[in-house]
Amino acid sequence: MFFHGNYQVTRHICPRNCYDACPILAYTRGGKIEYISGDTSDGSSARLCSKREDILATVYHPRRILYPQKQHGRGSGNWQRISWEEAIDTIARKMLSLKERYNSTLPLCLNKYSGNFGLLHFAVEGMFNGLGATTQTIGSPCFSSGIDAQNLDFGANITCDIRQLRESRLIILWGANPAWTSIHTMPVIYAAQERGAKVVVIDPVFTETARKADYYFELRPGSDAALATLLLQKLAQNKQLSYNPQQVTGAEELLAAALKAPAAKLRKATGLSAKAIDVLTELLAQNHPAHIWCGYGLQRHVESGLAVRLIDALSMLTGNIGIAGGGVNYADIGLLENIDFKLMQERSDTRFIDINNFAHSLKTLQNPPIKFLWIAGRNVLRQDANLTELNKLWSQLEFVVVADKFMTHSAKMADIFLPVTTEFEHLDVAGGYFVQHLGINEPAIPPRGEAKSDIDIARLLTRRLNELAPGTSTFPAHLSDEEFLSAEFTPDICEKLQIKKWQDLYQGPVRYRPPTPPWQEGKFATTDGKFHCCTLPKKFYQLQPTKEYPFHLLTPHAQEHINSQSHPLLKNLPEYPQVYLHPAAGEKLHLQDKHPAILWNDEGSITVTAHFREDLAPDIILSMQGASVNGGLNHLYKGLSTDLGELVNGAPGTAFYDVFVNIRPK
Ligand SMILES: Nc1nc2c(c(=O)[nH]1)N[C@H]1C(S)=C(S)[C@@H](COP(=O)(O)OP(=O)(O)OC[C@H]3O[C@@H](n4cnc5c(=O)[nH]c(N)nc54)[C@H](O)[C@@H]3O)O[C@H]1N2
Ligand SMILES: Nc1nc2c(c(=O)[nH]1)N[C@H]1C(S)=C(S)[C@@H](COP(=O)(O)OP(=O)(O)OC[C@H]3O[C@@H](n4cnc5c(=O)[nH]c(N)nc54)[C@H](O)[C@@H]3O)O[C@H]1N2
Ligand SMILES: [Mo]
Repeated sequence: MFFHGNYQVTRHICPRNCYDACPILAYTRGGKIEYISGDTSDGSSARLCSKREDILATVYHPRRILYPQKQHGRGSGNWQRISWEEAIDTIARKMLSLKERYNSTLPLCLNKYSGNFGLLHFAVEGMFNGLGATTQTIGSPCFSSGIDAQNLDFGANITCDIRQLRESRLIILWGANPAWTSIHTMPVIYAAQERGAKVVVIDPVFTETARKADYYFELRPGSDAALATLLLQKLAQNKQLSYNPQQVTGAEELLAAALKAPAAKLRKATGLSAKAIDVLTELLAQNHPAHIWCGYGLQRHVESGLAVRLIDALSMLTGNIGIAGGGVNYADIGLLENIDFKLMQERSDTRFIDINNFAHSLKTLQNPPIKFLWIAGRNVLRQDANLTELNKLWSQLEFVVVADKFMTHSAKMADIFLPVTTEFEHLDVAGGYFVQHLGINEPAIPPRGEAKSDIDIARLLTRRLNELAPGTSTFPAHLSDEEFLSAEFTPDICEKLQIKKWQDLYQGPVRYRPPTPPWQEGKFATTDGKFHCCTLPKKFYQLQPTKEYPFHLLTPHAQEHINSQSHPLLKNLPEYPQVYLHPAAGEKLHLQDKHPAILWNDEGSITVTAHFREDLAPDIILSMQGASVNGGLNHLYKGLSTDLGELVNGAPGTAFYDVFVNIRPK
């Protein structure tokens, strides 16, 4: 904390599930945060994303819930304010009664993810693990397939310091839209462009990032594996590959298979012309170092792990790994890898269930079934796959607790609502998974109303459980936030971060990747120290529109919202999802621009507003997830596991963008 004129200035880091985790300064006067700005003390750009207004508005928004609430009749909207004592006592008694009825703590389930990735927020897992064997979600809706792919190829998942992109001659943004989802990367991309680098975007949609690029390749959704194979084939044919065979296994087999692959068929799958493939091949062959940024969009398809593996191989076999300005950035769970998360008190008997298939777990788990659900940092009934089924199964849950700041879709279907603090009201440490800062959240103001941090809630519940039934929980509720942090920041971790103690973060965020390119020594983290090329299947598994459902529905991440966190703007949001399609496709179906329409498939049917957009392929419908009041896009997605994901994240990824629909006027 420091003082600037009349302002008290505190340091923060955005704890949301985002590439960037922007370092923030909050300016408080007279007990109120008046504005926030980017913290540039570790060399970050001063920009905050377009959600900065919401981030501050969240704190003071009239719709924020500041007191615990109990709902009389789930979904009735008949909420009553109650005291924390009553809320915690009711929850504790329900948990104990279920434990007694089933002679097990497995009916108690935790579903937690995106809201706040701060370290101390993992106390929620700690609170559950303190009870014994419980049921908890595992996996990730974001990136699991690609994480596994990189682990299979490199033996680990390491992203270079993005500032190295300035050294690139070619930057390929492949299935990523950083102009919206990772704004701190854009200045580095522009800097590279100014130094003569060419920027390429490969995406089925002409995005804001594509607008900034030198080349845009519009490929068919889910055809990235085919495209990478074509590039390998061409480069091999032209003898434009360059790699050290000592550092790679499987290269010859992969290239032999790529050379035999049916080029015309693959080209058709990608939708790209022979000329386009030639241009991309030459760009790769002539520009060195070339950096590929593999986004998460490309791996929200069923065979996406393979696509990422082929892209890794493309980079390796063109001699782009281990050099500044080269490499394949995907995501970096570096911080998470380093920290032990002792406060989670991990146990081996947790019953883990796939975060991307919660409905399936609710339906199939027996002995004992899930009866109690604690939702923290999630909006399950808005963001999950298979929503149609999930809604049907909800009533089998005997008790639902939602800890949140707002009355979300999920909270509306809860029995108890617990109000949580924002990153301006509690202490924590958090980091991003791409732009690698680690920073602190120090309280700028006391919690508003009766809001409490998740860790405080964990302490309260643990104490009450142990009062009612001594010995119920082993969670160390007596430890302070500072003590938890001191336990996590071991000398080893501090050394990696080049700090002496976690309190050093009060001086500003630190970067946790060394400035050298990953794999510089040519040795990889695989068992034999080599890069592992994948094998090429005989046929790619690319899902295609059908006669009945002729549109591919793509629902990528919006600029103005992060996932479903757009509550402060709710009144400005459109009621229904805005969907975009080509006017020719729309007119054929008698749709009118900016008019209501019905989007449907076998899973369900939702009301949307159709908009015509000339630059879209005729069989694509685009809608940004999280950008409407009613939402409902995931009523149309039954949930399909991706080929990889289980290895590192514990559950397969999910193919959010392999959804096929039809549309008609409403
Ligand atoms: N503003 C903002 N920032 C965010 C978020 C947000 O909601 N809003 N969410 C955060 C989270 S949780 C995540 S996971 C990340 C996600 O951020 P990104 O990695 O950027 O991922 P997506 O938005 O899912 O998709 C990126 C692009 O992939 C394209 N795409 C779809 N299918 C394919 C395909 O088959 N091949 C190729 N090559 N491209 C394809 C989409 O059209 C889209 O433009 O962003 C984080 N940052
Ligand atoms: N169709 C479609 N669906 C998708 C995606 C897609 O691309 N298309 N993307 C998927 C992806 S990548 C992701 S990551 C998921 C995201 O989906 P979720 O994991 O559900 O994340 P959010 O929608 O951001 O909701 C997080 C909730 O946490 C609350 N919250 C914020 N801070 C705190 C806190 O400190 N404590 C507690 N207890 N709560 C807090 C917020 O108010 C918000 O309601 O959605 C997935 N769903
Ligand atoms: Mo995500």
